[in-house]
Amino acid sequence: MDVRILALPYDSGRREWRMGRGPGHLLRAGLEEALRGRGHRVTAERVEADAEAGGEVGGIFLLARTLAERVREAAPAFPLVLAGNCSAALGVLGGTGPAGVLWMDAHGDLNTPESSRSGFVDGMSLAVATGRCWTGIAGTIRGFLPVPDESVVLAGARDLEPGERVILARSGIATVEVPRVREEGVEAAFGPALDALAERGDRLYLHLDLDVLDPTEATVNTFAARGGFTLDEVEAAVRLAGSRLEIVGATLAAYDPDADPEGRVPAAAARLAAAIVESAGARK
Ligand SMILES: [Mn+2]
Repeated sequence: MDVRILALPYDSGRREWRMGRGPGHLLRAGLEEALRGRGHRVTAERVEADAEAGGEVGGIFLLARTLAERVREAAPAFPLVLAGNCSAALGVLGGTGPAGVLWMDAHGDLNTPESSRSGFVDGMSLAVATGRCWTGIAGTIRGFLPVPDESVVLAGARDLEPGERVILARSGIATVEVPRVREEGVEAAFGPALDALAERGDRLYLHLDLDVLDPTEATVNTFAARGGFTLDEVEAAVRLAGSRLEIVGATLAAYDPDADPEGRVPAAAARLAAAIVESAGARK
């Protein structure tokens, strides 16, 4: 399959800072070659913009606007985004157009400026994607439309702020919890939620914050939380999603190489990237 890797080397609008170093690190560690070795035609490009000039919030949305255009230009190649932050999702959704969302993340990313205690804008990414906040500036991303709650599945989230728990409980977002997957298996736990998405539409954006993995698999960033999925479980969930919906774009986010002194994340990310690309091609 034709794959366009789009590397967005920013964290909170700052280039090559903290998780912003992840995309370059994954590429240097051979992610592109790993996909080529499996027979895919792969091109990789760095997506850059003068984000720091816009201030944190302005910069984050400038990057999302820029990414949306690159995703659009990549077609018909499959857009695989490597990003420092989860806010890349807004750009991918702008570029692909409306799609259901499978959001795999240790965190909810559902804070709003009102609920957040840290002010970390990236922790608001799913809240923005679902139209809960920053709606004016999100509207500047060409092609982006807020995703209805009922078109979102949040999987593996286990480290939520109190305010986020309230937002999630009052939302129409479906969740898949790690203990349930452990108990029932991937297919039984994810199946009904994916079927519900498929009933609303065939297109899926797959969002993979790598910190959805349990730290015993790999420590992905300084926000890592215990009780996560195994690599096998995430891979199986990706393949199941691809068998039921058409994956139109994907993001691997939030790798901070400094949090991973043993260097375990690149191999895990390459394996998941391969599973995503194969699953995206499975229904073509
Ligand atoms: Mn996230």
